[in-house]
Amino acid sequence: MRVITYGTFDTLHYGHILLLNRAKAMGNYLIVGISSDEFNKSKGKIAHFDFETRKSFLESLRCVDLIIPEHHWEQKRDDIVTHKADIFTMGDDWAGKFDDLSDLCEVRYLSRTPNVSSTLLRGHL
Ligand code: C2G
Repeated sequence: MRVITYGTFDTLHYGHILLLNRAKAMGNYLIVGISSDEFNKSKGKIAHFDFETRKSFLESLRCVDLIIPEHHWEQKRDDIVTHKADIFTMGDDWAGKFDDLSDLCEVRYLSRTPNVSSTLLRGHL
C-alpha cells in the first residue's frame, strides 16, 4: 500500500516523526508533499527553514520514501493519481478538510501529538 501525506515540516520535531512513522506503518511506501516557500507565503506562513533544508531533514528519515514539492492546494488529486497512492493521511487538525479525496483513495486522520508545534519552536529560535 502506498501512503501520501503533506505538510510544511518546519523545525522538524517528534510530533512530525510520530505522524510520519504512523503514516508509513499504514502501508509500505510513504510519499511526503512538502510546502514550497512560495506556497507557505500564500498561506501567510514564514518557515524558519527554507524548502531545501526542510527537504534534507525529511530525507534523513528512514520512513520517508519519496518527497515531492507542494505548490498549491489543488494538486493533491493529481499527486494521488500520479503516485498511485492508496491512502491519504494527515493529522486531525485537518479532520474532515480533505474528505473530498475519498473517491480516489482512503482518507485517514491521525491524532496530533500534543504540546509541540513548529510555531512554538519558531518562537524559541
Ligand atoms: N503534526 C502532528 N503533531 C504535531 C504537529 C504536527 O501530528 N504536534 C502533523 C500535522 O497534523 C500534519 C503534519 O504533522 O499532518 C505536518 O504539520 P505541519 O508542518 O504543521 O503542516 P501544515 O503546515 O499544516 O501543512 O496541504 C496541507 C498543508 O501543506 C499542511
